[in-house]
Amino acid sequence: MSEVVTYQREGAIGVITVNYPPVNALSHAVRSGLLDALKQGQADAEAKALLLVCEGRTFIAGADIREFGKPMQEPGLPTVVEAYENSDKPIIAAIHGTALGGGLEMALGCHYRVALESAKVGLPEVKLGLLPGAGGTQRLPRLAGAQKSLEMITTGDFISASDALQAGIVDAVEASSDAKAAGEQFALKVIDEGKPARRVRELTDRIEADKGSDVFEQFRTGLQKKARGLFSPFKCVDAVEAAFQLPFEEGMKRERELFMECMESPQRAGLVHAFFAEREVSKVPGLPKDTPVRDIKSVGIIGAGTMGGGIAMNFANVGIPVRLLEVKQEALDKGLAIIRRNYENTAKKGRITQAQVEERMALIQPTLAYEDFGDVDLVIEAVFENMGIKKEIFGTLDKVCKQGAILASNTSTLDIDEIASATNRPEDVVGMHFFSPANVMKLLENVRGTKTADDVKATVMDIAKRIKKVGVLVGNCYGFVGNRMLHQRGAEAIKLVNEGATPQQVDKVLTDLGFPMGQFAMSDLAGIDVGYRIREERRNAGENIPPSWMDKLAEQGRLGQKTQAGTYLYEEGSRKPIPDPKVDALIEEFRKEQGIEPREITDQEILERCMYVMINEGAKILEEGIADRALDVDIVWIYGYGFPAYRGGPMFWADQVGVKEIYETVKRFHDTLGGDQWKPAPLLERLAKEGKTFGSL
Ligand code: T1G
Repeated sequence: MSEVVTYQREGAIGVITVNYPPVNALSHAVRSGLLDALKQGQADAEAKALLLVCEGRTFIAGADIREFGKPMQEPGLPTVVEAYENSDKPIIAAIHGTALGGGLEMALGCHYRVALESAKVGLPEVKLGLLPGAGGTQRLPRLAGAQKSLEMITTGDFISASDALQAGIVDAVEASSDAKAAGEQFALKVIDEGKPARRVRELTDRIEADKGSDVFEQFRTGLQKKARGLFSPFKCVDAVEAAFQLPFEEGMKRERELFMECMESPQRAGLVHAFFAEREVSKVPGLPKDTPVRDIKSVGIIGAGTMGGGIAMNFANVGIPVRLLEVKQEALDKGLAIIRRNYENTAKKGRITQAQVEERMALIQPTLAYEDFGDVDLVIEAVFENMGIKKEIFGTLDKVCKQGAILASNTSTLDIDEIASATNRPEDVVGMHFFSPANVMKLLENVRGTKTADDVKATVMDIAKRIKKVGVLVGNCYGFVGNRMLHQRGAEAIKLVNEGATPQQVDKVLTDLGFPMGQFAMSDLAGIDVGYRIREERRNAGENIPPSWMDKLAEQGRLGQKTQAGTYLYEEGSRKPIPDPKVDALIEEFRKEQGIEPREITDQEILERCMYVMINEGAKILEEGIADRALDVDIVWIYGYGFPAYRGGPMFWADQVGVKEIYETVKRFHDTLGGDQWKPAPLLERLAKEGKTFGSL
């Protein structure tokens, strides 16, 4: 008798119940249990119809992703779905929560589907580098047609129960909270009306209607841009198209072939790693799950500039009141105007209503007085990257804010301990590093100081979830995790241009790897003056930062997009980078001044120098404990810098490239190029020599 799937007859209805927390995923035990329960239902002469329901928070949310990459144990899901479809007794699926992937495919194998109004359905396999592999690409089109099926399967987006009803995917929607009762009610109607076991695979209308349609080519063309570099979305189109070209059985075979191609792709491995890593980062090693969190009911933000304004929006979006402080009324007015413009733009796109714009603006209260921060629970400082200014502000906050208020800095590189030293409450001080644009980028890099209290760490990690960010807790060092690695990549990219590469060649190597922007396009977006000021600060602190052609751009006022000229040119209102011959001339002149004879540089050298210097830095970050796990580094880069999720993040990608290959190349660069950044990290050397991976840590 299965522990996770039970059969029990209630009147004339045989109820099959799945109970496999947390999301009733289709593990081997569940698949076997479903077959056993079906056999019981079919043998039960009293049962005139069968009902498939789930306990807990949701209907089946898909195949058990934890089983991917391991040998598949029979029965496979297609076999289970087919057995349900072949039943002579009508089977009704009652959906609550989210019926996703294999869960929706199970429901499509049933003869009728009832959904609660609050339920959602979807085929999100494409987000894992896959495609529906248990008949979804063949059955969904038989109910919903080509366009809707292609939309759902190539985006992986969930749709509401009412949308599913309209599309013909479910047969009824109930405004109830009890899926089993709704299902039983529908099942009794099926019995009373003598409805047959209507097999989706036998439906032909939608197939006939869309046969020969050019919608498949339209989707392939659209995906060229939307799914740049991805593998499985194109296979999704091929699989759905097969439903309109082949008889059902052959279509199922075609789906299986395409599914296996996706299952074996490195992109599936990367995306599944990213899926679990995003959930693991919120489980901080050494921070007990039951660590109390402080009650954050109101927030004070210092600085109404790009960052401060964006940060304020995150809290207003979820109904948390914000006090926004600036030193001058003009700066405050400007900041509020930008926030309002951002909300108005979102409303124009129909994503929020005008009423929500006003509600959110009302939650952001401007002030010029620190005294107004006396009762806030959390303060986030978002001013200039200047230690002196920050310490002065924290000294004031220490005097003004109530006991127990958390004092956070949005600094992107500076020492949290030094900032905390300006207060008498270092245990309440923490870094909360948002990424620009702060109301869009999902990463929140939370930085623990030496004395930061555990409940403060737990609170900022909880805040990340509340404001719909992905929080990662990291240690305190220059640049923390993300920027520390980015600075190494940036320095190497600048040197590559010094030596003979063009900025656009370097950027193309990075965009070909899957980054949304290259190094120099990104610094044009952030502002070349940001990097320039950081380099100057580090030179003033005595570090040996060689002069660079980028400094000349800053000194000429070419600061990037905001001045319509940086490494690239930008037309009015456009973000499209245009190579500028004046910059080529500036670089050439810089090389002459420095006595550098330019040379041909291959894309491979650019890739290795930009990426392996990051991996080497990542290894140092891990051995110093600045990041607890390789997956923390991966998530920082996926959500903070657009590292392609289908490559799993830098450390996962390094494992796929091969730690040994990377170590040997880093060693060679240390011998030929010199510099501490190329000194192989002991951890990298150890893993290479032991034949291990970052994922094995
Ligand atoms: N398999 C295994 N574990 C899963 C899982 C799954 N499919 N989905 C979620 N979990 C775990 C998750 O790791 C976490 O674990 C806990 O459940 C709560 O998840 C043949 C091949 C369902 C919308 O892609 O979208 O079917 O951290 O934190 O925010 O065609 O989970 O607690 O230990 O995300 O409320 C298709 C993926 C699979 C759905 C719930 N299905 N899951 O969100 O909770 S491929 C999916 C989700 C497939 C077939 C193919 C979400 C959710 P822990 P959570 P949530």
